[in-house]
Amino acid sequence: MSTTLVTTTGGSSLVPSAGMWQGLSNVIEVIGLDRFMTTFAPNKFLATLDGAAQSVPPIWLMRQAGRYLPEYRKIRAEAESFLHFCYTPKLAVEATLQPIRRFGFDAAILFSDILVIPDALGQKVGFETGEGPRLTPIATQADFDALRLDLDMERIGAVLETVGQVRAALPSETALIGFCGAPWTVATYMIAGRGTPDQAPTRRFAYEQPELFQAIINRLVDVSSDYLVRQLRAGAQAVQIFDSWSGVLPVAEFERWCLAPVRAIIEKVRAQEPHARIIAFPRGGTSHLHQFAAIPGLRGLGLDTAVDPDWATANLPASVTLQGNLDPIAILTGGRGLDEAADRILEAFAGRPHIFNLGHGILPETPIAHVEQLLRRVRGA
Ligand code: 1CP
Repeated sequence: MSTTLVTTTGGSSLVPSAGMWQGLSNVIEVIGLDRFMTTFAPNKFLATLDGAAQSVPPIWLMRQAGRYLPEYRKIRAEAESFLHFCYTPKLAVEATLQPIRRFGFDAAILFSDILVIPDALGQKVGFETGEGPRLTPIATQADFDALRLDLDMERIGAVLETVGQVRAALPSETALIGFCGAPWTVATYMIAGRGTPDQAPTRRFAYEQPELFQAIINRLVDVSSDYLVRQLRAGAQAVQIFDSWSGVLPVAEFERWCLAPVRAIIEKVRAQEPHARIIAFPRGGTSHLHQFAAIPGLRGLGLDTAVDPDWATANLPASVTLQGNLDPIAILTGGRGLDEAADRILEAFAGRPHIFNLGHGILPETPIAHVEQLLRRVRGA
């Protein structure tokens, strides 16, 4: 870095003056070391998240590591279980890096799952091949009391090791994103014990036992903030909070179970890591995007497939970087429909800070060639 500093001073002295060092350290204190470093080793994803619009937006895809990649299916077949895979740094590092090697996305996302949190709280979590997650449901106060107060570091330590190893392996132009599930979304699995289409079991639980449900949400707020801070300290340069099931709630419940807990997490994380870059993805929370965009400290807002990009550009504050929101079915289909859908998004967000992404995760059946087609379209290559 000192070489860069010397050449950028442009003066005859090769040694920056004491005053200049003081000035630089003041800048670092105000904007954070990570952001300062990205000024010298430009990283398009991070610069965009920090508010700089790009002529060609950075791109990554939700669920970019995983089942649509043959190289993932190969190493997954050799692992004894999905959770074991997530807790084995060698495998998780490889799965995180696979889409970067193949496609050169601007950001990598940690390979893990939102359900490592209930697992690390002591709830029984398993994944049935082809059927998704299965948990022993939390039904009573006694079930809740049996959970740990904090995360089991024997499990989480392996995830943090993965974060550190991935960061060390990535080139500086590729950002590393950590993540957690939002409390509401994680709670839907903890209570129903599985994925459901409308989260009816958890909505019912929240109406029937609001105090107990609040206690579950509060526990998730505490451990999720701690988890995100640990990921940031281990090498994640941004974190995303996935609220995949926020779209099923009426307004009062949305505010109580989605908005307030996510706001609390952001506050807690930034109290410990003041420069943390945080993206929220409230899927289906379209009529609440204004409230999300107004959360102090939120840097990025993920838009789901149903959000109109023109509306978002015109109505959401320019201070928040928008991320999204191509239909996963468009990339599954490919062809002219994919090009047109990508163009509409590029045009709508042109001139404002925007990270190109899908409006939800890439589907396992998506052909590799369609991902390549999208990259060519977005990057104009
Ligand atoms: O056997 C396998 O390979 C399991 C498939 C799989 C994979 C590849 C699961 C089970 N999780 C993951 C990885 C994963 N999950 C990542 C890292 C990879 C990446 O993004 O590139 C991330 C960020 C997640 C997040 C996640 N897990 C969410 C939020 C995002 C979203 O898609 O909405 C949710 C809801 C989950 C739960 C989950 N884990 C796995 C499945 C099949 C599901 C969905 C269950 C359901 O509701 O049907």
